[in-house]
Amino acid sequence: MPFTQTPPALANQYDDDRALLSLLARLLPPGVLAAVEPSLREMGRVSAELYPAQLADRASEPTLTQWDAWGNRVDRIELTPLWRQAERITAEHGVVAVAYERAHGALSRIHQFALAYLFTPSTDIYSCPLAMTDGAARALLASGNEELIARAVPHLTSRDPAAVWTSGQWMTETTGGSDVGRSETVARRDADGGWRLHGRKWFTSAATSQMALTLARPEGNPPGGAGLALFYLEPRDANGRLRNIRIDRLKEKLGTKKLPTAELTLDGVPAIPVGALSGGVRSIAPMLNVTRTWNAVSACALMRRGIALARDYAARREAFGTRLIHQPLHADTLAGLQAEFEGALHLTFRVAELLGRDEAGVMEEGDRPLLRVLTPLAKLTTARQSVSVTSEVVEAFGGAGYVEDTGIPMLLRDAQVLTIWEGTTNVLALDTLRALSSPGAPERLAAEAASLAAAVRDPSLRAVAESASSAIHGAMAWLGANVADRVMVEAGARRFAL
Ligand code: MFK
Ligand code: FAD
Repeated sequence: MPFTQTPPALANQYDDDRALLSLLARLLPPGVLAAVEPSLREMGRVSAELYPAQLADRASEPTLTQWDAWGNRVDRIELTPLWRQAERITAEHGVVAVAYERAHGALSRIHQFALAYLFTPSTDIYSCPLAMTDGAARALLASGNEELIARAVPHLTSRDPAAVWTSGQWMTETTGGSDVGRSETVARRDADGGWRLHGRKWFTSAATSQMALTLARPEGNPPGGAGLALFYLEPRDANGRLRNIRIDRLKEKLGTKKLPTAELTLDGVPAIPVGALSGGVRSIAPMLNVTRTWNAVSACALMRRGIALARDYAARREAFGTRLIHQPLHADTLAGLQAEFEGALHLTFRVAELLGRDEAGVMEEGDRPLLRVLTPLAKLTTARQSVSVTSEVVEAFGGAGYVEDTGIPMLLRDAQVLTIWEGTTNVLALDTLRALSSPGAPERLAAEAASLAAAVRDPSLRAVAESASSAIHGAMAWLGANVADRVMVEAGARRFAL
């Protein structure tokens, strides 16, 4: 028989993840860990078992049917089998709900994001609709709009697959996804006092969602971001027909192939202001900060999946008389990837920890600016790490890594989007600078770095941590000294953040 290589396989993705186990042991008291562990282990099992189904479903993509046989405009999107499964599994396991049930107070965010992290890589970024769902629930709760909270939040946070909703986040227009203030969508008031939106939304993922939060400019408002207002809408009526919305096209994308990212025309869709009739960017910011945290969690999840597969493969594949895992240079390459990933994981879950404290009302006041700074920093850093780690994972499989039906190229393609949506690297580097301009923020970040360095026990690693900490102190000093030179500070923002 000619030689055939056995493919990589996955063990229980919870039990097999040394970094996650050690992180959770550090962040959760033993009683809480014991309480949440069965759900995490179960998700680790589900995630590993779903992997072959994911590979089998690799080629299927959502479809858009615009017309029925009789010439009626229907604009119906069919999701793929994997995503329909993902919808049910994530509701039943409470991948959004856990954060709102708050069974373990502030620590529930850690539990929830660990579930999301374990589930995400077997689903071709089903974390996208979940992130927006979580973000919408957070933004609605922050708005204090009791009517909308009562209408939508129980659905967004439901564990019942028949009752659960996902939410869209419709911000980007052709005029700009970074400079949202240039949005052209107009909100007009009807004679009966209701609002209708007219415009074009250029990227709307999860186009099958039951609700969306979006930005529009009430007629007569000034230009720029401050003139936008945040609106809530339900795209379909009780019969499932779109309410004055046309789905013009689904995007043909580099990755995120299961995600139906649509171009929409809003032709008078009814919408409800979430809060004030201006300041929409500020009103949607709680959603942005939650989805950016999900982005970091997804970046870690893709890195971890790539490394898990590459390690398993290295234990099976032979070259030059031994398994790859025993080739010192290959082992060193994999160890380098693991180190990148572990750094990303700890940074991301530090954000989750702080977010959980904030939401549960137990945040120390000094930590608020830290959370504000670490959120864009974690998003931008982990997204770039995930591109470089998954690229190296492709190489770790040799030619097989470049071949579609191994499923490996998908990791790299999906990682690439993490640097773009929810704010590009540059935009988030600038946001980090803005966050650092709030009183006490630079000092709090520098203190965080110093306390991390002090906690390192190994003397050689401590030297590395101390030099990282002093680099952060140096960066703060540079920022302080040059704050008046806007061009220089902006131009350096990315080097500063990364
Ligand atoms: C896999 C998991 C990930 C899930 C992915 C989901 C699918 C993808 C969905 C998307 O991509 S949705 C689109 C995401 N779009 C963005 O992230 C936009 C990127 N651009 C920015 O973030 C710009 O910086 C921004 C739009 C915010 C700039 O707009 P403006 O109009 O110039 O706003 P400005 O003046 O900077 O800020 C307005 C207010 O909001 C200010 O408060 P005040 O009015 O009180 O001064 C800001 O401080 C506040 N603000 C802005 N960003 C904030 C924030 N507050 C808290 N946190 C933030 N992040
Ligand atoms: P631009 O804003 O034109 O940016 C182009 C380049 O300019 C970028 O490299 C950017 O970093 C840089 N740049 C911009 N401003 C500055 C500056 N001041 N300084 C330095 N550099 C700058 N959006 C939604 O609203 N909802 C969705 O559901 C959604 N889903 C998406 C799904 C996918 C698969 C993708 C790829 C995008 C999705 N987006 C969605 C859109 C996404 O949020 C935007 O593409 C993103 O915010 C960037 O906006 P843009 O494409 O207009 O790029």
